Order: sequence, then structure tokens, then C-alpha cells
Amino acid sequence: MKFVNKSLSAVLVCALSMPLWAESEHTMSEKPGVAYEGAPTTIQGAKHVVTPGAPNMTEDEFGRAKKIFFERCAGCHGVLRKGATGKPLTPDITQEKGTDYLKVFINFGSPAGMPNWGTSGDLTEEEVDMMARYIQHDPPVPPEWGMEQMKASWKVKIPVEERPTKKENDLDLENLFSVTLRDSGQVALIDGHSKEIVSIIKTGYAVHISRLSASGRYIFVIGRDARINLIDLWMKKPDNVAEIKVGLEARSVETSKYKGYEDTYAIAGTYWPPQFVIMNGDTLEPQKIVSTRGMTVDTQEYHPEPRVAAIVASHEHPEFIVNVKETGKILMVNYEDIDNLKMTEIGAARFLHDGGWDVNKRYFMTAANKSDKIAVVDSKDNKLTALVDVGKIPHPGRGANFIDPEFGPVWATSHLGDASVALIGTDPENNKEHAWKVVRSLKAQGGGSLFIKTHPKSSNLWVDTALNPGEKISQSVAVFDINNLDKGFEVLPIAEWADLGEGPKRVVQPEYNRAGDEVWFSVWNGKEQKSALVIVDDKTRKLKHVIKDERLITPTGKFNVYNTQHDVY
Ligand code: DHE
Repeated sequence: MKFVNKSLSAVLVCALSMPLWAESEHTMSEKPGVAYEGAPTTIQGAKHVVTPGAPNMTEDEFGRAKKIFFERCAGCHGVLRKGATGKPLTPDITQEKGTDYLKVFINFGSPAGMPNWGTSGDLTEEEVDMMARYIQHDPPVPPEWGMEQMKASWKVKIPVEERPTKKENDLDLENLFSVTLRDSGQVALIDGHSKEIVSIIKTGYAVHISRLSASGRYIFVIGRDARINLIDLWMKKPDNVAEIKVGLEARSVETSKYKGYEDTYAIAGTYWPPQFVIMNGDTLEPQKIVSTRGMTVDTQEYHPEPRVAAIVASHEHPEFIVNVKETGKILMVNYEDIDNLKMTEIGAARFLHDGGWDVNKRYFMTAANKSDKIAVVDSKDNKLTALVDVGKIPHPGRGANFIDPEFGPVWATSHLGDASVALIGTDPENNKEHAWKVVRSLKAQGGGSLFIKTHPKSSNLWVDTALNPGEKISQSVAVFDINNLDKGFEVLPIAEWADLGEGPKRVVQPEYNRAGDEVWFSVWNGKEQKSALVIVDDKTRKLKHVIKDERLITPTGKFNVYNTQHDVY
């Protein structure tokens, strides 16, 4: 398989460069997670550092090494190299190991998941040597990004008073999809009925997710470069009305959903600098920036770079719930009075990533992925309810809620590191004995799963395996019958149905339409190759439609307006 697309190959580089990751669950367990986290960062601007005891480097070498580190290593080791899913690489450790030892490590990788950058051909011999010297210097610190920088980047393209006062188009907004076009830095708005592209809107670099305002009028889109675009769906042709850059690198954005605060605020969390910012919901004007630097939950040591992962809006209080990855803490940020900000800090486990609500939207279920746990937070009493042991590297997206015929209401996650799907009981009122326990562990196609989905009107549970190293597995999807879970799963060859020709064609992220009778999948191909969206009839599990269009470049996440607005999953 030959990748034409640079960034998809960067995401998957480890998966391809380590042929030993055969399809057996054991040998592949760690690696897809590492591959996934190796996406390039967008950070720039850190200065040349010379550290006593470290081998010499020229200015040019330092600049090149810094770029390689940010693009390939920072995702796992952290920008400041304090370690996250990868080991810490600070000079006190690396200088002791020495250049020769480090070169071997970089060249050949390790069974714990470090890619073999040299032998895979990703780095030349000279680059391996340069990187081994570079990591013996203190990490160069990227610039901060405070109110001055945010304000300078903030643009209101159409002021609130010049925007429509009512919806000016004929679109059925509830069944509109915002589709991430990752490598073209755009989103496609697609009409769920006609399957036509309504518009393509320019967004941030390596655009990541879309979230909806409580009213369903505004879409917030965030790119990895921390640029947020605010799209007004009431316009004749929905388009950008405001934008801001909230940092150098980011992944998450959310909007206030508590009664009385609908569309009032937005919040975005950044990977760099490690902080979050609360903004006005209709203009993106930044109001309050809060740093997440602080002590880790377990060893209680200072961490200089705790990145902000998932953020959800509470339905129980005027609060945002903010996952701080490296400290393993969940912050309940009350936005009632942002000048006198109240925050409840909940200790969970490292490294917090993604998550979603239980069916009643009281309990936030979130992955502490490298701890192999799901943390359950009670958003009503603002307490940690449980830490549930699950499979290897849980990755739920927002997860899936349904009724298990034997155990009652459950929320489910699949895993990056093994083939299991964990079903956790979520009903402490009527099914107390099953609450916050893994009541069932299903075996799906394999590891490398990113997303799982069902819908209140469906009896299907869909599990993707986008990062599985086996082509057949990454290009298909498993579907379970919720009423007959012991029966095992059926496999649908989604990529084959799209009939796209060459390329990696990863099948990623099931998403339902408004009615809950169709499931949409992205067939994520290289940037220069053809991608598509495949739509499956949920009842019959048969192909219903394929959207092919040359503008659909690297589609990944899809966000149905109604389901995202109301947290339906
Ligand atoms: Fe994501 C959600 C972080 C790579 C597609 N991703 C999230 C969230 C976080 C996150 C913190 C939760 C946001 C929230 O709910 O507020 N993602 C990261 C990374 O750090 C990581 C591992 C590596 C990176 O450097 O970016 C990463 N993500 C990817 C991809 O490669 C994916 C598969 C393709 C893409 O478009 O980039 C991808 N991430 C998604 C999607 C969601 C997401 C589709 C939202 C799922 C949902 O249903 O809400």
C-alpha cells in the first residue's frame, strides 16, 4: 500500500512501519494508539536552546530537529517532553542514556510502542543522530497565547445585528451534517435528505470537530491550529460569521446548554498553551482564560503541560466539564459568574481523552485511556462516581447508550488496544447491582477501534476499526444486534461499497441521521485519492447511498445537527 497523502500517512505511520503488528490482538495491542497520537502538531515559534552537558547542534540542525519533534514526537511525549503516552524525555534522563543509546531507540523503536523511525525509512541516519542529540537539550518552550493574541486574531465577519433574525433558507437544519474535511481544512455541510453538499466552508488547519449551539443555530468548528469558526445556519447560504485563534494547538470546543444560558457561551480547550477559554457564544469574543497547569492526580507532581481533551456542557448546572489529560483531573467550570469563577476539581485518572453522557445526561462517562479505565462523573452532585476498569485503551468517542436485554441501561465503549467492547451499567436507581460495572464484554473485529454508535430508535450497535492494521478490518465495520448480543456481529464491507480504487480507505465514525434510520460512514482515503461517505439503511443493513464528490477530501467526523445539539448517541 502506498500513501500519497502526507498527513494520513503521518497518523498511520507506525501502523505501517511495524510489520510485526500482525492482526492478532496481542501483538497489535499498543501500536494503533501510538499511531493515532502521532498526528503532527501545529506549534511554531519555540526558540533555540543550548543545554550544558548536551552534544553540540548547529542552529540549522536545532530548527530541523524541533520541527520533526513537534510533528512526530510531541503527540506522545508532550511538547515539553514530560511524557504522556510516550516516556518522559527531559535532559536529566536523556543525557544519562547518551547519544548512542538514544540512536538505537529512535532507529529500531521499542516493543512498548515507540515507532522504528530509522529502519522504517521515515528518518534518515543523519536525522536519527540529530534527534538523539536534540532530545539531550532542554525542550524549547513554545510561546504563550493570552488575551492580547486572542483578541488580535478575533474577527467578527458579520456582526450580530446584521445577521438574519429568522431562518432564511429552506434547509431541514435538524438533518444537516457538518462533515470534517480533515486535510483540506474545511467542513462540508450536507443535506441529510438530498445528500447534496450545501456548502463547503473554510476552517482551521487539520480541522477536527464540530459542535452545535444549544438552539441549533450555530455550528462551532475547531482546527488543530486552534482556530474556531462560527457558522450561522440561519443565513441563506450558511457561512462563517466569526473566527478566533485560541492558542497554537487545540482539539475541543463546546457551548453552554444549561437552561437560561442557551447560546450564551462557548468554551475551547487547547493542547498548547495548556488552558481553556470561555467566549461569547454569538461572537467568539474571549472573556476568560484559565490555565490547566498544576498537579497530577496520583503522584501529585507539577505538570507544566496538561492538555485539554474533551469538553461537555452540563445539563444539571451552568457548567462546562473539562477533561485535563495529563493531570487526570476533570474540572466542573461554573459559568454563572465568570469574573468570580467557581471550579470543582474532580480527581479521576490519567490520561483523560474523550467521552459522553449516559442516557439521562447526568453521568459523564469518559476514557482515562492509558489507565484503561472509564471515569464516571456525577454532574448533579459534582463527584466522581466510579473508575471502571475496561479493556486496553478505551476510545468511546461519545459512546453508545442502549438497553441491554439482561442488564438494563448501559453505555458502551470500544478500544484502540484490543477487540473488546465494554458495556457498563448506568442505572443506579433500578439496576443498582449492575451500575458502574462492566456487565458484558463483547468481542468485535479487532483493536484499532475509534468510534461506536447506536440511536434510541435503533437496535444496531456499530463498531468501527479504523486504525486496525488489517486492511479488511479497517475498511469494514461490525454491527451487533442489541437484542441478541450473544449472536456475535455481522461485518459490512463499507469501503468496498464505496468502490474508490486505491488508497488506505479507513472506515471511520458511524453517525446517525435525525430520524435514526440511516447510518453514515466516512471512507477516509489519502488527500490525493478519492474518499466518500457511505450511507447504510439501519433496518436492513443494506447500502442506501454513496456520496462521491471531488470536494470530499479526507472526510472523517460527521456531526448531525440534531444529534449533536441534543447529545443523542
Ligand atoms: Fe480526535 C474527538 C483528540 C486524532 C477524529 N479527538 C476528539 C476529542 C479529543 C480528540 C480530545 C474529544 C473532543 C470533545 O468531545 O470535546 N484526536 C485527538 C488527538 O489528540 C488525536 C489522538 C491525535 C491528534 O494529534 O489529533 C486525535 N481524531 C484524531 C484523528 O486522527 C481522527 C480519527 C480523524 C480526524 O478528523 O482528525 C479524529 N476526534 C475525531 C472525531 C471526534 C474526535 C470524529 C468526535 C467524535 C464524536 O462523535 O464526538
